[in-house]
Amino acid sequence: MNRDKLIEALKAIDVAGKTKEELYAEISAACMEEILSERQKAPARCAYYFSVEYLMGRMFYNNLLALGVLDEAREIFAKKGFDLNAFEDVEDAALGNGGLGRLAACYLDSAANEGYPLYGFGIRYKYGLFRQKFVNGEQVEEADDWLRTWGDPWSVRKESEKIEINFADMTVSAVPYDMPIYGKSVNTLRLFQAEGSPEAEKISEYLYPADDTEEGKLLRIRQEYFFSAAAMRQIVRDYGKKYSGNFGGFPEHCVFQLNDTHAVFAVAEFLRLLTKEYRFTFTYAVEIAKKTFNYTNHTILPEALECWDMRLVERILPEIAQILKRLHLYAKREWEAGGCSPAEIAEMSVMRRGRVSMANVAVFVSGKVNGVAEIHTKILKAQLFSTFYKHYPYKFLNVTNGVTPRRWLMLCNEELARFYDKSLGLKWRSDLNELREIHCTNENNLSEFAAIKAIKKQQLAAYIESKEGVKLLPNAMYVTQVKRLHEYKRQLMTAFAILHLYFDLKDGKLPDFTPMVFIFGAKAASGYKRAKAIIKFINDIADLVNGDEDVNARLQVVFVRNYDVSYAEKIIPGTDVSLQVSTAGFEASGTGNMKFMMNGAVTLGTLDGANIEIVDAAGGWGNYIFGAKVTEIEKIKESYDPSEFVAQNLKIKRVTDTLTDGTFGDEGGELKEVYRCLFEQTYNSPDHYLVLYDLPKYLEALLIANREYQDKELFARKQLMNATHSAYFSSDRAIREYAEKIWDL
Ligand code: 26V
Repeated sequence: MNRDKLIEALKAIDVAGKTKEELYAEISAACMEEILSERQKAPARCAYYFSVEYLMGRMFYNNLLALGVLDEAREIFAKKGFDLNAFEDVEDAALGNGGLGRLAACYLDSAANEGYPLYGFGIRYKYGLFRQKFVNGEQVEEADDWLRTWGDPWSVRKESEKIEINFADMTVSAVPYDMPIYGKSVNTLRLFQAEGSPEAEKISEYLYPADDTEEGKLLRIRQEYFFSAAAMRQIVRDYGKKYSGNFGGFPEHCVFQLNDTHAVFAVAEFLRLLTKEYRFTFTYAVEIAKKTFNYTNHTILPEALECWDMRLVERILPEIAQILKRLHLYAKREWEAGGCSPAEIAEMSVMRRGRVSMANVAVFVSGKVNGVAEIHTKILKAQLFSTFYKHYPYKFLNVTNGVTPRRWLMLCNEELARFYDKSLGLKWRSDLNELREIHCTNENNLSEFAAIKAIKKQQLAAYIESKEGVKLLPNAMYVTQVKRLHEYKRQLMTAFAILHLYFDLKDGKLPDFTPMVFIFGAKAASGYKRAKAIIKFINDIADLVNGDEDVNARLQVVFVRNYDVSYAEKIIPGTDVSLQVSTAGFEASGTGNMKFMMNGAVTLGTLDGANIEIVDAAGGWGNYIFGAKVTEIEKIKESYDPSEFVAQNLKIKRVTDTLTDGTFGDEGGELKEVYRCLFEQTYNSPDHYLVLYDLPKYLEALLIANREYQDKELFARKQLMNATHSAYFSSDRAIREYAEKIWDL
């Protein structure tokens, strides 16, 4: 990359008479020209990342930062009278739902930054994750037409490299769009777009269509096969040409990472190509696959583990169905020969009761299987994959997730980054461990940090006011829960805690209460009714609390609309307390928790996922931990009866009663359904996620944090301890672990 040439090109751009959109296209094109001029020879060994989601967010600032021209570009255009912040209106590339998709984006960033050859494959959805609005407090979804206004200047369509994908009932063209990922190495994210007929185009139209109907499931299978097969054919054919069909060396040149089970069809496609096109034996093909594939698990929730009905697979992918059946028998023979019991074989089998377990395929064929936080990996070994672990212990390892400090610190918190520059020089930017040199007891550091936090809070308040029309209390502590809406994440428990505080404040029971603002952001899956009811409940609570003059100078609630990557970049630096309150054992890792830590928010949460490691790294003292632990939950559930629990605890009863007593409107009965789910035996286990059980301890933790917040210096110290001990949660560290322990790059 010729930086001087790029700077000259930027200087030469004339802003007069141009729209923002035109300038965006021109500046992006100038950057792309430089990025694409970098011709790097493909290394002998490459890693390929298969993910059905990439939650990239905005590419503009991130690319200018990677190119090392962001500050100068800002100045150049400021001189011309154009503020580069105008591009904060650019749509996010939201081709993912949440943590799993954002993790993929962070890993691409870190791999390029660390100089590892990592190539991503995925789907170029026409519509990304829906846009969220609220109508009377209820979520309304709108299509995310992300390409409409700003286009996609960061990708290049590769018409000549399109690949035909065959289904039993249609043929589809997979047209690659290549997005360079710029860093020490220039890698590529290749997203395939489905073309050829209106039917074909549907395959890459929407991210995650509802999969609760027959039609939805078929479409999902088509999506998964479409991109896995396109990627696999490209890789296998390129290799076959280069090495004249000799696949013995394939595992030395290629390594595959399956981001969850969504690309497991790539395994079947690989076996199909080697046996059908290259005429190898099935055994040979499986043995090559075993040396090439690896699998990351991201959830233990049973409802999220993919099991496809074989009749559906047979209907649209008959050859792939045959391959899966052969793999089933192949694995079974291996296990019989290895002395596994019939029960163990049934547990691990590829197919059961007419359905194919994508996770079992993945674990059987993978050389390495990893969880995404220590505790999650322990649960994989002890529960979800215990039988596999018994027979293949060497396959399993942990790689705790990480987040990129470029986007989640340097870009979203320039003030904090500059404070570090001033204190340490620039070396922390390539090694966050340097941050430990910042002394958290030094008064100067504390007051500088506190001043930065205050600025980020003001900026956030201004942003929320402009977006939501709500004016946040200026001197309050900002307490935030942003993440997908799911019962196990327990936004409902936070809602109950707020109501509890509200009643206490009304009753004059909290005389020394520091004003608190609760900030929520969350999208609920469009078919997930209970999650939607919880959104409505929280919006109702916000109306009640914010409209009550008795309390609204001390307690405030805001649920921001359309929480996305760009919103996160505003909210996270402006937060004092990060809520991470999932039921222990359910959140595989969490990655928002790490972003908050990096920006010096303290964690108030449960010992779940990566929270455990965060608290460890920050030194325990800096955070607020409460609630049932993983090891206690089973025992608790033996005797836990939520009805009895509220009968013993009338203040909690008062709170849960608001779901049914008419405090809030409930024409559709959605709040009553939430209530029943907490208390009734008709649900296999009432209050399955222990919302009420953990609530008293949650309140206690909130009130301790509230009291300690009054000691400004103490709280700043806790926050700075977190920020300066976050190196481990950089995705640079995580990607190095993948490169060294799994990919052998
Ligand atoms: C998917 C589904 C789909 C069907 C309905 C219920 C349900 C529940 C959860 C999921 C999650 C799918 C996988 C996922 O996104 N896992 C997240 O991965 C992050 C990156 O490793 C991790 O930080 C989060 O803890 C984990 O939930």
